[in-house]
Amino acid sequence: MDATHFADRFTTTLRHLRGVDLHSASDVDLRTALAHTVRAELIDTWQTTHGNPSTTPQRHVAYLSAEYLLGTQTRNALLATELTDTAREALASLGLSLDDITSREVEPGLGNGGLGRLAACFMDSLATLEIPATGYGIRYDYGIFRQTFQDGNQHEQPDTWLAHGSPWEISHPERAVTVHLGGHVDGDNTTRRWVPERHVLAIPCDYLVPGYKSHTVNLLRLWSARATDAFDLTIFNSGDYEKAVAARTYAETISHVLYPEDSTPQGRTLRLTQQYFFAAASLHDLLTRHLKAGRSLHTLPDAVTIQLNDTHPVIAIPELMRLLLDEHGLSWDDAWHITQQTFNYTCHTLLPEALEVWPLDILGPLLPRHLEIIFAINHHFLDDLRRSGADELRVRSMSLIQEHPVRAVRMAHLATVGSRTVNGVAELHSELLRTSVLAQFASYWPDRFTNVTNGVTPRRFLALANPELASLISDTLNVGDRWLKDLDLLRGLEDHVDDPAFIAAFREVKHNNKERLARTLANRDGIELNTNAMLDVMVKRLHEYKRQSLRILHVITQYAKMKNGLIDLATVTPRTVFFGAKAAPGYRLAKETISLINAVATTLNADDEIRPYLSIAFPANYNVTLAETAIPAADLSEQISLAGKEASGTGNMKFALNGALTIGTLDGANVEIRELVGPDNFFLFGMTEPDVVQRQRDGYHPHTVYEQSADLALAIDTISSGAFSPSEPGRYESLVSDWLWNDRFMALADYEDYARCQEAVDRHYANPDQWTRSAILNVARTGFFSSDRSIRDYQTRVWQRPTK
Ligand code: T68
Repeated sequence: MDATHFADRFTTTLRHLRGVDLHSASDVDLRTALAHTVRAELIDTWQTTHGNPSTTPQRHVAYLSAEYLLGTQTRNALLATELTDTAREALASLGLSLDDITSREVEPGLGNGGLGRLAACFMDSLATLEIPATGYGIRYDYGIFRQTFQDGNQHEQPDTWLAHGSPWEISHPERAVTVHLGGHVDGDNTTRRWVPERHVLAIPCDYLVPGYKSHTVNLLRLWSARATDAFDLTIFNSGDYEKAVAARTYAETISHVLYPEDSTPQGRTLRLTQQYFFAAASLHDLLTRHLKAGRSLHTLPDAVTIQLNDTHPVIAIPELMRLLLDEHGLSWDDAWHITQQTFNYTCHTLLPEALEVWPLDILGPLLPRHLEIIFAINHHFLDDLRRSGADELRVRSMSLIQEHPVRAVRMAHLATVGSRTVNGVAELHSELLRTSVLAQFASYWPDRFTNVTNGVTPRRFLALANPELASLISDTLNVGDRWLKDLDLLRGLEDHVDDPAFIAAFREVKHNNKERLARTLANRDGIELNTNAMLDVMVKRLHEYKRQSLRILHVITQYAKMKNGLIDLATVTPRTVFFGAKAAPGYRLAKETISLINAVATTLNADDEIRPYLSIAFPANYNVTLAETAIPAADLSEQISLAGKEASGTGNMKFALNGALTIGTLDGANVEIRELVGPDNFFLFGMTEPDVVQRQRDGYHPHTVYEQSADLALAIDTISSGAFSPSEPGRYESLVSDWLWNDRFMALADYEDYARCQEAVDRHYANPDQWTRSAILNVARTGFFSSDRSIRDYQTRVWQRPTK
């Protein structure tokens, strides 16, 4: 398609779809027409991908995830279809700017953090690698809340991403699937029949997922809940109109809102309803497609492989059993074989409190037949276990049912028992799964466990986010943009690490990216960014284990020392410390940490003497769109979680790929990043995972650490003195007392080593050639972290592994 053709289609779409001409078109009209013009290009390809599934020799991949943090769509679709220049030229010919139109696109924030963004990166790579796949999830009306700061405190506002419609969505109310809930189970010992009480409709809302320069367009199918006509009929007939409408509203709350919790599941009936709602609708979809193709249910594991993104969709395991047993009349053994060979489970955590459990008194009333099936699965499993010689202690700890503090289903155990493969998301994480969290399962079924280290898509996080670096890479490697599909080619940059012209160009790109971020922050937040300072960035959900507290304590020490004349300002490497973080709305300590960071920012940024040397930028509502501008501008990437707590991290990979150096602990994928970039190009500090375990065994007393570290005490005492809260000196008492007497994630224990390591960062930065060399080597050596590589690993280690 050439620019004239594109312009023609665009104006026609504007007229036919929006009923306006160029002169009367609003922003929304323009954005919608542009999306539709590009979308039309994808539809033809999509139909060839999904039109004839029986000819594909490989298993169809079904990715089940409660979250997809997609980011904006239009620029990515243009990139994938190689229409960016055409669209730019076409719009310019109409007096419009592509960048203006796309910069106002609203991102669907249907996820909390890493887990949801990983799902989006994987969808991109599946299509790029031409692997037939469907992503299934929930189309929340309200995604992750919009964060605002009022007096430095986080407030949560509804995220109205659908306010102006969703031009990328194709919704099919006529293809709704009915999902059942509640009721009871009838029948005798041999035939059981679920008699549900309520029914809701699951409406498929489809998003096309284009692969980069590929012949594949995959489908992301998000389910939206609607009341069935029958739902409220009885109430309606009884003449209670108000009640009837209320019943409809109840059904529709199911897909209303994303739970804004990260790493702390909530035991709410509505959340379990959401999980079952999308798991049931997705399985219905998969089975219908399988049977329509004339295949037997016994061949399901050869045709489809289902990846469970954490335990959120794990209720799909008993649901498939129910369908096979109750609806299709298979025997238990056949049904179990099919189920167990179809599912795979990815675990994303190491925190015991993040492992989902569903109390029987929530699960039973909502899904009575499923609970029976879970008990039966457990019965068979525990029998086998006993036969293998396990004692009762082991049987109890591996059971799918926990007894205390309340009887509940352990979803990670159900997932492990019901899956062909279980994987962690980084080498260290998978190792810790095998040796601690799921150790008993790993010794019972050693072959079931594997690792797939996470990855990120270079299309969004290099080509779109960092176009200047992308074109420098293309110019330097002389392979066109082939490297975007084969990221290991970045290795070729190592040959240029001593080339002065390349070094200068690389440095200029970084500086331009800082200028771009500065413009964004000025417009978006009214924040002034010092583009001549080192940009030190910590962006991720706010959680104690990630230790934003460690970062802010060190900033406070530096500030206090500068104020007290303990640091000669002339020797200081100027830094801007950038934070982006949302806290779960009910997470008190996390919200206090946000308030403290904002208070410190206010004090530092208002101090004319200090500001040129040390300042803080903390824009509200960090999201994928802001990430795309912030990450390419960063010099230093803060990955400072307590060792053994961050499953992988993916932000760490995005920063390294964009030429930031990492200061980090030996945690998650940091370990692999450091191995690849080399110890000279990575700032390592802190306890190792075994150190942490030992320290906890020995008894950890943070107050003693405080007494022994003058710098740490200086920071904490400065807070306690009310330096950042003059009208209320005791404002941060709860944080301070938690550090001194609890400090569950040992921020204090790692403080001294962290401060030492930050000095090494300053020294390295003081030598620009040395720093740039390290930055280039970070880019050159982190091609491994392409999500294409992760997906290839899933193909060989999980999805295309031969069945037993
Ligand atoms: C993250 N998990 C891991 N969870 O913390 C991170 N949890 O180390 C890893 O890189 C990433 O997954 C991808 O593997 C999450 O993001 C959640 O968002 C979440 C959401 C709901 C409930 C529990």
